[in-house]
Amino acid sequence: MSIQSKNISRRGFLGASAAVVASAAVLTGAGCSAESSLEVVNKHELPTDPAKDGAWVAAACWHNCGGRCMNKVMVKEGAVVRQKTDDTHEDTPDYPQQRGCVRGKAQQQQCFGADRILYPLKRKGWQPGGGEKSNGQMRGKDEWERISWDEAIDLACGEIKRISDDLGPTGFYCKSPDASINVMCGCVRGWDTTSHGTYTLGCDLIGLPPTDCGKANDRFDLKNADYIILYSSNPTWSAAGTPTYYFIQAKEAGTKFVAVDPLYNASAQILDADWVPVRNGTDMAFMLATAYEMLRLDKEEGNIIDWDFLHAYTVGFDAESMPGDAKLNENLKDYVLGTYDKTPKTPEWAEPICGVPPAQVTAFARILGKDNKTMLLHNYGMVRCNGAEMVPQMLMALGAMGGHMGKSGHACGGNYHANAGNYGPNLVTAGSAKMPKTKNPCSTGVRQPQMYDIILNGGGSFGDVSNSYGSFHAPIPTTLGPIKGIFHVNDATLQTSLNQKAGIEAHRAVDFVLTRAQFMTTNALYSDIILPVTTEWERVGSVTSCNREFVYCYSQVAEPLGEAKTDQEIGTLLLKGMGMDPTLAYNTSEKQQFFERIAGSKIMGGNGKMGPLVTISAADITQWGVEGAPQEGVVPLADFIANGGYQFKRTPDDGHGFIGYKDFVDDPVANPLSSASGKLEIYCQARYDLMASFEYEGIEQFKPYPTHVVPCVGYESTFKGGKIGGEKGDYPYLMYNPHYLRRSHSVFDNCSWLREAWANPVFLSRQDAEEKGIEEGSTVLISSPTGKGLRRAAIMDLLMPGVVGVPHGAWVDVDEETGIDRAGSDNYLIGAEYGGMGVSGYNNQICNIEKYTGEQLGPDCELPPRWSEN
Ligand SMILES: Nc1nc2c(c(=O)[nH]1)N[C@H]1C(S)=C(S)[C@@H](COP(=O)(O)OP(=O)(O)OC[C@H]3O[C@@H](n4cnc5c(=O)[nH]c(N)nc54)[C@H](O)[C@@H]3O)O[C@H]1N2
Ligand SMILES: Nc1nc2c(c(=O)[nH]1)N[C@H]1C(S)=C(S)[C@@H](COP(=O)(O)OP(=O)(O)OC[C@H]3O[C@@H](n4cnc5c(=O)[nH]c(N)nc54)[C@H](O)[C@@H]3O)O[C@H]1N2
Ligand code: SF4
Ligand SMILES: [Mo]
Repeated sequence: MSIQSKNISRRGFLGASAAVVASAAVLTGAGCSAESSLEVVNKHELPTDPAKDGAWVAAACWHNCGGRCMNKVMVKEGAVVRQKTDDTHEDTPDYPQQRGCVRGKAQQQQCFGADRILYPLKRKGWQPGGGEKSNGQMRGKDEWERISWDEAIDLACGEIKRISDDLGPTGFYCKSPDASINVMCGCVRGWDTTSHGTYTLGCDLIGLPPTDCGKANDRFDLKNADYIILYSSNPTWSAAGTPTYYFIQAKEAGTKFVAVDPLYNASAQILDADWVPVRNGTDMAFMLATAYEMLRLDKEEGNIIDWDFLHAYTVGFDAESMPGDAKLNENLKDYVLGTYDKTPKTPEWAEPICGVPPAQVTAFARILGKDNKTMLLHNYGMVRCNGAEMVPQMLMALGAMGGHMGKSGHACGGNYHANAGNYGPNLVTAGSAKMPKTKNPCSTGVRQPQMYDIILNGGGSFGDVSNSYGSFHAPIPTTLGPIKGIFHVNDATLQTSLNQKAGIEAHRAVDFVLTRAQFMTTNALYSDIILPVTTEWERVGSVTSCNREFVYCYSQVAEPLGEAKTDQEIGTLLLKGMGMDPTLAYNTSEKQQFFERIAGSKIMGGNGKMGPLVTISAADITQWGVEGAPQEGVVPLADFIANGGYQFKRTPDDGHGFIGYKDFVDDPVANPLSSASGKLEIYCQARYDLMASFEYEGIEQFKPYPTHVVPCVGYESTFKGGKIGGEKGDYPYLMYNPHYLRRSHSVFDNCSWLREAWANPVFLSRQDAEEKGIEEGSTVLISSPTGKGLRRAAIMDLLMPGVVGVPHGAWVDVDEETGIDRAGSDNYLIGAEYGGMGVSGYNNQICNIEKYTGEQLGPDCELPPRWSEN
């Protein structure tokens, strides 16, 4: 039975998804023929459980996509015949349905795609034993042969033993190892600043919650704001699900929106926001000028700065409020006024850097004034920039200058992922699977973009500074010997990490690359053995926390495709192959783990305490064949599964509202923050000292309080000699990486439906395109100091001139003759340069654009898949 004949109408799908598109035809993939689009839709016989045939099943959508939505499918005779989203209750603003996005609707094409990897594969030219035998230069170019699971496990375990006996754990690299790797051999890890950019770099030391998430207000408070500033924030694209709906409620209640962004993005459009166009990576200049204007207006007109707030809740704004541990007698206010460097940070000073007209800086400063109820909500694009290390302290300082914390209608904090616009303690939570804890025998973590050079150099010396995401310590001098094995488990590292070009070479340099994959991902393409892993649709099920009001419970949709196995089954085979005890990593069945997640799910009770969410009877436990005890919750097990989880019913006066920082503002002594002073540290000695101890290049430019620095790569680098306003250099444009609707990072890039709906163009401003003679849809060569890529042009009136948007996550497609990447992969254009505190600067790289005279690109949806069994 083929799924293609029974799939949902393609036309209906495209019609619905094209509605939010801002630009012309090429932004959507209009132009693909229906036939080509359907060619890559599934051709497999789907092995399904007949018991489930014809019934609605809550199906997983499990990606790191910024949403967590309900997705239900009906499977009949081996095909998904219908799909729907949340219809468990009426949709009202107070109690909204948890509706999915276009990618959720394409999940069926992803899970059952003709390009699924169904059997273990071995690269033909690879032989075990290392060195020449591995024939590493052929990685990414070689052919594949199907092998049995027995062969695959024998070959893999033989190589792992050989490398492990020779080199120990540091002979391997895996960015984020799982339990089986920890137990088998261990490995060197990679750390990065990914999502939260410079907010991962010690922000708890300045008094913010780690990453700055969790201190904005509950959704019902949004409408109490006069202004909501979406600072580098596009929830409509990057937090699909309920957030945009909540912001629309505020808009309808009269709240005004302001977007600070190089692009007048989809959220700004929907909310009819005023636009402050700021060049990417130059926010510090804009914010310093805003502070200058707030000081000026306060002096000239009064009532702009909340001095009481600054003096009660922060340290380091002015000479009166220095923290006790300060080693430098300088403060933000005097820096802004130009006391130290004779350069007042006026709007006219900032304009050549950030591009914001001075009158707009003044208007923005007024909006931040203390008599307005203002929410300063940021996402993290502006801190995924070189040189942005002090932006968190500056944004916090602006919020504090207006006193915008701890009160209804005021906020200052992150606006991230599924929690955007709706912070506060979770009212329902998913239980844990209760897996055994495993420990990697090697504690070394390398800054990910440097990893590839270490591999290529056969080892290297560096200071190890990080245990895990967002956790740092003083450098531990570390020397690594050769790394000969690479594992890929649960991420798309070779695609999603900086320095991809060197990454490809590093993959070609080692003895062995082992990847678990559902598709011929970039990790898989440059591997030696690929082990086919199931999608969540082929697993028993799970429960996942979504936003503070919703937990999703999803169940199995189909039996595993081909010979695909779950991660636990694969890990178990590998451990057995190594002669080890698999229960060290997995001591319960996946069904038991599903049950534990359900039984451990909690709901907020009337007494303010979390209690069991799901009612489980002794009969349920017998029927499931699991271990556990009956419990009393608020929803019976069968309903929890059939409904697809549980949504906490909210009302505006339910007592679960939340105002970030309220406890601190009400009683700062009883509720101190995580900084040394217990206050918000605009001057923070501890963070500066920790970061300075890394001794990364350029750190000497920074101070313990926010100042303007020249980034290692950024706007300055677009000019010859780095002089703003001078002659333009070889790479005169600033490049940034929008998180793009076709994908969740790299996931879904292979779905032809989504390729058709979202064309993955390069975003160009009309002015730049006209100057370069580039027409809508024509092929553009994007060159950076590191690499070259091709994309079709989407010309936009809503993007700042000089800024080029290369969407994040496209699967690299290197033309081995020219070295040009036809897919426009972001990380093929970015190298490993870093400075300051070591942030991965995705959003202020530099590039050139020109009309490409070679063969023009067609729409992506017409390209054949990277891999097909058929
Ligand atoms: N240049 C640039 N680079 C960036 C960014 C940027 O803006 N610009 N953004 C960064 C950010 S914010 C992030 S969070 C990272 C994301 O980086 P990654 O986490 O590496 O990205 P994903 O594409 O989500 O990778 C998930 C992988 O897991 C696989 N997978 C899914 N389910 C399973 C499973 O059950 N088992 C196994 N074994 N595998 C599974 C998917 O197929 C996919 O290949 O990228 C970062 N990289
Ligand atoms: N569709 C989709 N959604 C996603 C993801 C995805 O890959 N695809 N990934 C998820 C993950 S893990 C993450 S971390 C989030 C990321 O979510 P976001 O950080 O919101 O995503 P971005 O699109 O990188 O950036 C948001 C806005 O910041 C602007 N911006 C970029 N650089 C700057 C700058 O220097 N200054 C200012 N002021 N603005 C700037 C961009 O133009 C954009 O409008 O998205 C999540 N949601
Ligand atoms: S936002 Fe994410 S979880 Fe929700 S439907 Fe889209 S891809 Fe799936
Ligand atoms: Mo992220």
